[in-house]
Amino acid sequence: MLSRTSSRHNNIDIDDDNDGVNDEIDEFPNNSTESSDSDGDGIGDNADLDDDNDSVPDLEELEAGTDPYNQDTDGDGYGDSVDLYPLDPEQWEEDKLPGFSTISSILAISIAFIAISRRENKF
Ligand SMILES: [Ca+2]
Ligand SMILES: [Ca+2]
Ligand SMILES: [Ca+2]
Ligand SMILES: [Ca+2]
Repeated sequence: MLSRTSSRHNNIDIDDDNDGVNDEIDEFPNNSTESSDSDGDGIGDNADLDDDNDSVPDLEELEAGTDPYNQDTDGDGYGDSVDLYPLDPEQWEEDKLPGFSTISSILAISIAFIAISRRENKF
């Protein structure tokens, strides 16, 4: 009948690679070191250094407190790689660069001063 050594994937053994994850849900049924591929790029989660493919490495995500299996941890539509506040759904960018606003307010004040002093000179 059936030979013992036949297929790479057989129906008798429910866990071909013996990694503890049944073949039904094992995305790598013949690879004991991998069982899932969250971003579907063909690299198993263990070997993949960026499981959600948001271009922020898993280690950095763990350090930053973001979710290495979610491209947009706070769900505000700005992915973790571009979101300056990846854990705050209300914010995703700086209001303005502080340097810029200081320079422009100094500029505005000095222009106003020049305008006022010119007007005064006329009289
Ligand atoms: Ca992957
Ligand atoms: Ca990532
Ligand atoms: Ca992420
Ligand atoms: Ca955010």
